[in-house]
Amino acid sequence: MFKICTLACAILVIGCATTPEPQMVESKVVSPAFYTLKEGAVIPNKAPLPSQTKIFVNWTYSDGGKSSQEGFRGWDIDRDGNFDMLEALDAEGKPYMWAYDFDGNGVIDAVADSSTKKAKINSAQGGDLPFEVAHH
Ligand SMILES: [Ca+2]
Ligand SMILES: [Ca+2]
Repeated sequence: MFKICTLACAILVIGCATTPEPQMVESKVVSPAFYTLKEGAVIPNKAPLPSQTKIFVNWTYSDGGKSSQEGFRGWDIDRDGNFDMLEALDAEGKPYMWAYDFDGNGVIDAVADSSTKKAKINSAQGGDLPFEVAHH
């Protein structure tokens, strides 16, 4: 269930860090106009590792130009074809935010943000939990 609909909701919640800055091209300001998302091929890692899907952000600019960058990664931990975790990537391709669907119902259960070092839990208990980002 954590596919396109939930992916779109997750992206609305966690944002898109790959939004390009306006640039001067031939004496005109060229700004990003809109983007579409495109799933890449599923990378079926060897069990018990989760399968991984790259999600590309395809930008169209005010002058009609286009660019593409990996903006998200979907992880299917139980290999049922639906994402259980979505990572948002910064402009350098490093994960900075994570959305989780622990129970596979298509509803985001938690969002962890490395900038605040907190995880927001969507449950009856709710609340924020501190966390650390592991650096390898
Ligand atoms: Ca899954
Ligand atoms: Ca859920």
